[in-house]
Amino acid sequence: KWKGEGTTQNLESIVIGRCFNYIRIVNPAVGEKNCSQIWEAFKNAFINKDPCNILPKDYELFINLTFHTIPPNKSLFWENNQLLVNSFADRGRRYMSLGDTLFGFIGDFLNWCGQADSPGLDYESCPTTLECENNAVESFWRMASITYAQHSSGVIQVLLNGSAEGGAYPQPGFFADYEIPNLQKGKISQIFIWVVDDLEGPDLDSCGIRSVKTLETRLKTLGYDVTCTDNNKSVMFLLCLDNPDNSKCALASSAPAVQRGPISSD
Ligand code: ENP
Repeated sequence: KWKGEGTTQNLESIVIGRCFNYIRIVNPAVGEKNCSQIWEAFKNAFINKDPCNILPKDYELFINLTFHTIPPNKSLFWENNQLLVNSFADRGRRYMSLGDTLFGFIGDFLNWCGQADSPGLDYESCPTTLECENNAVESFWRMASITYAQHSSGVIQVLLNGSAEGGAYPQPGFFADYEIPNLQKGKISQIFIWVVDDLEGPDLDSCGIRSVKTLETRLKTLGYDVTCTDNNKSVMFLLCLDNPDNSKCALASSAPAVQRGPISSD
Protein backbone atom coordinates (compact mmCIF):
# COMPACT_ATOMS: atom_id res chain seq x y z
CA LYS A 1 0.00 0.00 0.00
CA TRP A 2 2.99 2.35 0.39
CA LYS A 3 5.14 3.58 -2.47
CA GLY A 4 8.51 2.68 -0.90
CA GLU A 5 10.25 -0.68 -0.81
CA GLY A 6 9.28 -3.01 2.00
CA THR A 7 11.43 -4.18 4.90
CA THR A 8 14.68 -5.88 3.90
CA GLN A 9 14.32 -9.66 4.35
CA ASN A 10 16.21 -11.13 7.33
CA LEU A 11 16.40 -7.70 8.99
CA GLU A 12 16.94 -9.12 12.48
CA SER A 13 19.84 -11.33 11.40
CA ILE A 14 21.40 -8.49 9.41
CA VAL A 15 21.19 -6.01 12.28
CA ILE A 16 22.57 -8.42 14.87
CA GLY A 17 25.21 -9.71 12.44
CA ARG A 18 26.32 -6.19 11.49
CA CYS A 19 26.55 -5.27 15.13
CA PHE A 20 28.88 -8.20 15.91
CA ASN A 21 30.84 -7.65 12.71
CA TYR A 22 31.38 -4.02 13.72
CA ILE A 23 32.43 -4.57 17.34
CA ARG A 24 34.57 -7.65 16.64
CA ILE A 25 36.11 -6.96 13.21
CA VAL A 26 35.46 -3.51 11.74
CA ASN A 27 36.14 -1.34 14.78
CA PRO A 28 36.82 -3.26 18.01
CA ALA A 29 38.07 0.01 19.55
CA VAL A 30 34.43 0.86 20.41
CA GLY A 31 34.50 -1.82 23.10
CA GLU A 32 31.83 -4.26 24.22
CA LYS A 33 28.22 -3.68 23.11
CA ASN A 34 25.11 -5.80 23.67
CA CYS A 35 24.00 -6.66 20.15
CA SER A 36 20.75 -8.42 21.08
CA GLN A 37 19.73 -5.51 23.30
CA ILE A 38 20.63 -3.17 20.40
CA TRP A 39 18.29 -5.12 18.09
CA GLU A 40 15.48 -4.92 20.68
CA ALA A 41 15.94 -1.15 21.01
CA PHE A 42 16.04 -0.72 17.24
CA LYS A 43 12.88 -2.80 16.74
CA ASN A 44 10.97 -1.16 19.59
CA ALA A 45 11.42 2.24 17.93
CA PHE A 46 8.91 1.34 15.20
CA ILE A 47 7.23 -1.99 15.87
CA ASN A 48 3.47 -2.04 16.53
CA LYS A 49 3.22 1.65 15.65
CA ASP A 50 1.67 3.71 12.89
CA PRO A 51 4.52 3.70 10.29
CA CYS A 52 3.95 7.42 9.72
CA ASN A 53 4.32 8.35 13.35
CA ILE A 54 7.89 7.39 14.22
CA LEU A 55 10.00 10.20 15.64
CA PRO A 56 13.79 10.59 15.95
CA LYS A 57 13.51 10.35 19.72
CA ASP A 58 12.06 6.84 19.37
CA TYR A 59 15.62 5.77 18.53
CA GLU A 60 17.08 7.34 21.67
CA LEU A 61 17.72 4.04 23.45
CA PHE A 62 19.17 2.53 20.27
CA ILE A 63 21.59 5.47 20.01
CA ASN A 64 22.54 5.25 23.67
CA LEU A 65 23.34 1.54 23.33
CA THR A 66 25.35 1.89 20.11
CA PHE A 67 27.05 5.19 20.87
CA HIS A 68 30.81 5.56 20.70
CA THR A 69 33.04 8.58 20.24
CA ILE A 70 34.07 9.77 16.78
CA PRO A 71 37.82 10.33 16.46
CA PRO A 72 38.76 14.01 16.02
CA ASN A 73 39.56 15.10 12.43
CA LYS A 74 37.88 11.99 10.99
CA SER A 75 34.32 13.17 10.36
CA LEU A 76 33.25 13.12 6.74
CA PHE A 77 29.90 14.65 5.81
CA TRP A 78 28.55 14.20 2.30
CA GLU A 79 25.61 14.48 -0.07
CA ASN A 80 24.89 12.51 -3.26
CA ASN A 81 27.95 10.32 -3.45
CA GLN A 82 27.42 7.45 -1.02
CA LEU A 83 29.44 4.81 -2.90
CA LEU A 84 32.40 7.15 -3.39
CA VAL A 85 32.30 8.06 0.30
CA ASN A 86 32.16 4.38 1.25
CA SER A 87 35.38 3.63 -0.58
CA PHE A 88 37.09 6.90 0.34
CA ALA A 89 36.37 6.54 4.06
CA ASP A 90 37.47 2.87 3.92
CA ARG A 91 35.28 1.76 6.84
CA GLY A 92 36.77 4.31 9.18
CA ARG A 93 40.40 3.68 8.32
CA ARG A 94 40.78 6.96 6.40
CA TYR A 95 37.67 8.86 7.55
CA MET A 96 34.68 7.97 9.68
CA SER A 97 31.48 8.91 7.85
CA LEU A 98 28.17 8.31 9.60
CA GLY A 99 27.95 4.95 7.81
CA ASP A 100 31.24 3.95 9.46
CA THR A 101 29.95 4.49 13.00
CA LEU A 102 28.21 1.57 14.70
CA PHE A 103 24.83 3.35 14.66
CA GLY A 104 25.09 4.27 10.96
CA PHE A 105 26.67 0.96 9.93
CA ILE A 106 23.67 -0.96 11.26
CA GLY A 107 21.16 0.94 9.08
CA ASP A 108 23.16 1.43 5.89
CA PHE A 109 21.35 0.25 2.73
CA LEU A 110 18.48 -1.27 4.71
CA ASN A 111 14.75 -0.61 4.67
CA TRP A 112 12.33 -1.22 7.45
CA CYS A 113 8.88 -0.39 8.80
CA GLY A 114 6.25 -1.88 11.06
CA GLN A 115 2.47 -1.69 11.08
CA ALA A 116 -0.07 -0.30 13.54
CA ASP A 117 -1.74 -2.97 15.71
CA SER A 118 0.55 -5.77 14.57
CA PRO A 119 3.94 -6.87 15.84
CA GLY A 120 4.99 -7.87 12.31
CA LEU A 121 7.32 -6.02 9.97
CA ASP A 122 5.89 -4.88 6.64
CA TYR A 123 7.85 -6.73 3.95
CA GLU A 124 5.55 -5.52 1.16
CA SER A 125 6.03 -1.75 1.26
CA CYS A 126 7.11 1.14 3.49
CA PRO A 127 6.21 4.84 3.35
CA THR A 128 8.55 7.15 1.45
CA THR A 129 9.48 10.52 2.91
CA LEU A 130 7.09 12.15 0.41
CA GLU A 131 4.23 10.07 1.79
CA CYS A 132 5.10 10.92 5.38
CA GLU A 133 8.32 12.32 6.79
CA ASN A 134 7.90 10.72 10.21
CA ASN A 135 8.64 7.25 8.86
CA ALA A 136 10.93 4.71 10.52
CA VAL A 137 13.92 5.10 8.17
CA GLU A 138 13.84 8.89 7.86
CA SER A 139 13.59 9.36 11.63
CA PHE A 140 16.42 6.88 12.16
CA TRP A 141 18.77 8.90 9.91
CA ARG A 142 17.66 12.17 11.47
CA MET A 143 18.55 10.89 14.93
CA ALA A 144 21.82 9.35 13.68
CA SER A 145 22.77 12.58 11.83
CA ILE A 146 22.09 14.75 14.87
CA THR A 147 24.19 12.48 17.09
CA TYR A 148 27.01 12.27 14.55
CA ALA A 149 27.19 16.06 14.10
CA GLN A 150 27.06 16.75 17.83
CA HIS A 151 30.06 14.48 18.42
CA SER A 152 32.22 15.51 15.45
CA SER A 153 35.34 17.50 16.34
CA GLY A 154 38.60 18.96 15.04
CA VAL A 155 38.90 19.27 11.27
CA ILE A 156 35.64 18.45 9.49
CA GLN A 157 35.47 17.23 5.88
CA VAL A 158 32.45 17.70 3.59
CA LEU A 159 32.45 15.84 0.27
CA LEU A 160 29.92 17.18 -2.23
CA ASN A 161 29.00 16.18 -5.77
CA GLY A 162 29.46 19.04 -8.24
CA SER A 163 27.39 17.17 -10.85
CA ALA A 164 24.29 16.68 -8.68
CA GLU A 165 21.14 17.99 -10.31
CA GLY A 166 19.67 19.49 -7.15
CA GLY A 167 22.95 21.26 -6.39
CA ALA A 168 26.05 20.05 -4.55
CA TYR A 169 24.55 21.40 -1.31
CA PRO A 170 20.89 20.35 -1.41
CA GLN A 171 18.29 22.14 0.68
CA PRO A 172 16.41 20.47 2.20
CA GLY A 173 19.02 17.86 3.00
CA PHE A 174 20.41 16.02 6.00
CA PHE A 175 23.61 18.05 6.02
CA ALA A 176 21.76 21.36 5.78
CA ASP A 177 18.94 20.55 8.18
CA TYR A 178 20.24 18.10 10.79
CA GLU A 179 24.02 18.25 10.70
CA ILE A 180 25.10 21.90 10.37
CA PRO A 181 22.71 23.03 13.14
CA ASN A 182 24.12 20.38 15.48
CA LEU A 183 27.86 20.96 14.97
CA GLN A 184 29.49 22.11 18.20
CA LYS A 185 31.28 25.33 17.32
CA GLY A 186 33.79 25.15 20.19
CA LYS A 187 35.02 21.68 19.21
CA ILE A 188 35.60 22.42 15.52
CA SER A 189 38.84 23.96 14.27
CA GLN A 190 38.30 23.99 10.52
CA ILE A 191 35.89 22.86 7.81
CA PHE A 192 37.12 21.60 4.43
CA ILE A 193 34.57 21.48 1.63
CA TRP A 194 35.52 19.32 -1.34
CA VAL A 195 33.41 19.62 -4.49
CA VAL A 196 34.08 16.75 -6.88
CA ASP A 197 32.36 16.35 -10.27
CA ASP A 198 31.48 12.94 -11.69
CA LEU A 199 34.13 11.96 -14.26
CA GLU A 200 31.54 11.86 -17.02
CA GLY A 201 29.17 14.30 -15.39
CA PRO A 202 28.48 17.98 -15.98
CA ASP A 203 30.27 20.64 -13.91
CA LEU A 204 27.18 22.20 -12.36
CA ASP A 205 28.48 23.41 -9.03
CA SER A 206 31.90 24.56 -7.78
CA CYS A 207 33.47 26.44 -4.88
CA GLY A 208 32.33 30.05 -4.78
CA ILE A 209 29.26 29.65 -6.96
CA ARG A 210 25.63 28.60 -6.67
CA SER A 211 24.72 26.22 -3.85
CA VAL A 212 28.33 25.81 -2.70
CA LYS A 213 28.59 29.56 -2.24
CA THR A 214 25.42 29.43 -0.14
CA LEU A 215 27.03 26.77 2.03
CA GLU A 216 30.35 28.64 2.36
CA THR A 217 28.52 31.80 3.37
CA ARG A 218 26.35 29.96 5.88
CA LEU A 219 29.33 28.30 7.58
CA LYS A 220 31.40 31.50 7.62
CA THR A 221 28.49 33.43 9.10
CA LEU A 222 28.35 30.80 11.84
CA GLY A 223 32.00 31.64 12.54
CA TYR A 224 33.76 28.62 11.05
CA ASP A 225 37.13 28.64 9.30
CA VAL A 226 36.09 27.33 5.87
CA THR A 227 38.26 26.20 2.94
CA CYS A 228 36.65 25.00 -0.28
CA THR A 229 38.54 23.04 -2.96
CA ASP A 230 37.35 21.74 -6.34
CA ASN A 231 38.23 18.23 -7.46
CA ASN A 232 40.31 17.16 -4.48
CA LYS A 233 43.29 15.19 -5.77
CA SER A 234 42.94 12.12 -3.53
CA VAL A 235 39.28 11.73 -4.43
CA MET A 236 40.15 12.15 -8.13
CA PHE A 237 42.71 9.33 -7.88
CA LEU A 238 40.03 7.10 -6.41
CA LEU A 239 37.54 7.94 -9.19
CA CYS A 240 40.24 7.47 -11.80
CA LEU A 241 41.02 3.96 -10.55
CA ASP A 242 37.95 2.70 -12.42
CA ASN A 243 38.36 5.05 -15.36
CA PRO A 244 42.07 5.63 -16.01
CA ASP A 245 41.58 6.71 -19.63
CA ASN A 246 39.24 9.57 -18.84
CA SER A 247 40.79 12.90 -19.87
CA LYS A 248 40.46 14.18 -16.30
CA CYS A 249 42.70 11.30 -15.21
CA ALA A 250 45.86 12.15 -17.15
CA LEU A 251 48.76 12.27 -14.73
CA ALA A 252 50.76 15.51 -14.77
CA SER A 253 53.30 15.52 -17.61
CA SER A 254 56.82 14.51 -16.65
CA ALA A 255 58.31 16.86 -19.28
CA PRO A 256 59.27 19.70 -16.92
CA ALA A 257 61.20 17.29 -14.71
CA VAL A 258 63.10 15.92 -17.70
CA GLN A 259 63.86 19.44 -18.91
CA ARG A 260 65.44 20.24 -15.58
CA GLY A 261 68.13 17.74 -16.45
CA PRO A 262 70.07 15.49 -14.11
CA ILE A 263 69.81 16.16 -10.41
CA SER A 264 72.63 18.49 -9.48
CA SER A 265 74.84 17.69 -6.53
CA ASP A 266 74.68 21.12 -4.84
P1 ENP B 1 21.64 9.41 -0.43
O1 ENP B 1 20.20 9.58 -0.80
O2 ENP B 1 22.66 9.83 -1.41
O3 ENP B 1 21.94 7.90 -0.07
C1 ENP B 1 21.06 7.21 0.74
C2 ENP B 1 21.69 5.87 1.05
O4 ENP B 1 22.75 6.08 2.01
C3 ENP B 1 20.77 4.89 1.68
O5 ENP B 1 21.18 3.60 1.28
C4 ENP B 1 20.97 5.07 3.16
O6 ENP B 1 20.64 3.95 3.89
C5 ENP B 1 22.45 5.39 3.22
N1 ENP B 1 22.88 6.32 4.22
C6 ENP B 1 24.09 6.28 4.84
N2 ENP B 1 24.21 7.32 5.67
C7 ENP B 1 23.05 8.03 5.56
C8 ENP B 1 22.58 9.18 6.14
N3 ENP B 1 23.12 9.97 7.04
N4 ENP B 1 21.35 9.64 5.81
C9 ENP B 1 20.57 9.00 4.90
N5 ENP B 1 21.00 7.89 4.31
C10 ENP B 1 22.22 7.41 4.63
O7 ENP B 1 21.89 10.09 1.00
P2 ENP B 1 21.38 11.51 1.53
O8 ENP B 1 19.94 11.45 1.81
O9 ENP B 1 21.90 12.56 0.58
O10 ENP B 1 22.13 11.62 2.94
C11 ENP B 1 23.43 11.95 2.99
C12 ENP B 1 23.69 12.38 4.40
O11 ENP B 1 24.27 11.42 5.19
C13 ENP B 1 24.64 13.54 4.45
O12 ENP B 1 24.05 14.53 5.21
C14 ENP B 1 25.83 13.01 5.18
O13 ENP B 1 26.54 14.03 5.84
C15 ENP B 1 25.17 12.06 6.07
P3 ENP B 1 19.08 3.49 3.98
O14 ENP B 1 18.93 2.91 5.33
O15 ENP B 1 18.21 4.70 3.81
O16 ENP B 1 18.91 2.47 2.89
C16 ENP B 1 22.24 10.95 7.28
C17 ENP B 1 21.14 10.76 6.51
O17 ENP B 1 26.07 11.23 6.71
